[in-house]
Amino acid sequence: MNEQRLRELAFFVDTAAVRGETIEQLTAKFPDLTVDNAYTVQKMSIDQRIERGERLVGMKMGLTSKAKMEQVGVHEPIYGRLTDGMIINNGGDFSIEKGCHPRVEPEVAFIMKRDIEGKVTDAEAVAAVEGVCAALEVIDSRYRDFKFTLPDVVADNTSASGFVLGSTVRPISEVNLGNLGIVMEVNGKAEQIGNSSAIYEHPLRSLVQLLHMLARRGEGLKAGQVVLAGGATAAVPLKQGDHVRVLVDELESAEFRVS
Ligand code: 0L1
Ligand code: MG
Repeated sequence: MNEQRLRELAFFVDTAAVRGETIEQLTAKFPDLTVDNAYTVQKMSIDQRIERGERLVGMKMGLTSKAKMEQVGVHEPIYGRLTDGMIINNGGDFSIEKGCHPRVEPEVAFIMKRDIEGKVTDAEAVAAVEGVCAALEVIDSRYRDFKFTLPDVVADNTSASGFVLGSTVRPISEVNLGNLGIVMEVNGKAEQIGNSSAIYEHPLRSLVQLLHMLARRGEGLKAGQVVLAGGATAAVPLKQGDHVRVLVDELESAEFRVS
């Protein structure tokens, strides 16, 4: 697919995200869109946000748990990009008006302390991590009925819409990262209960896989960036007035309200 067409698709998905409008799957019109093309569309669409003044603050892994894969019918881990325009302050508000049909899922996040790239080992990845914290991700597919194929969801920046980080960041060595109980409450009721082992079997595996996937495109992570490791459970639809809180063993909590 030529560069001009990829730019048009990037403009199309970016406009849908800005307007909070649903669109037809890109693959309905362009069935030859490959996953590699889709990562180029994703980068071009985020570059448009950066040209408008947003800043790249990290990356996210998606579809890293069986529950998530089954929920959307795509069975491969994917990555997307996080900008400062997607940050929801811990205890702050997410405005539902800017979304299409947002959902929320419980995650854990890494905060990087140094630049890292390449086909790294687990030990090299651990050495580049400042700490870990509880997180919530708001995902909001721009596709009608939240339905997409693998290239569609990659091009749509893996449905990234918002994220909140817990205020407690703990060194990775002090946390039993592969076996943390996770409860996501909506309006005080436990809506999803899971464990960090559901995130690609271990969240560290998700971070290493992200670095390997980025390496294929000559990219990496920078000091200070956030990495969302992936949803530990299926995602839950949001409605105005909801108060969402995630409690993660050893990492305390993160929360926001839907306004
Ligand atoms: O973060 C995620 O796991 C979501 C990836 C994209 C699929 C979806 O929108 O649920
Ligand atoms: Mg997620």
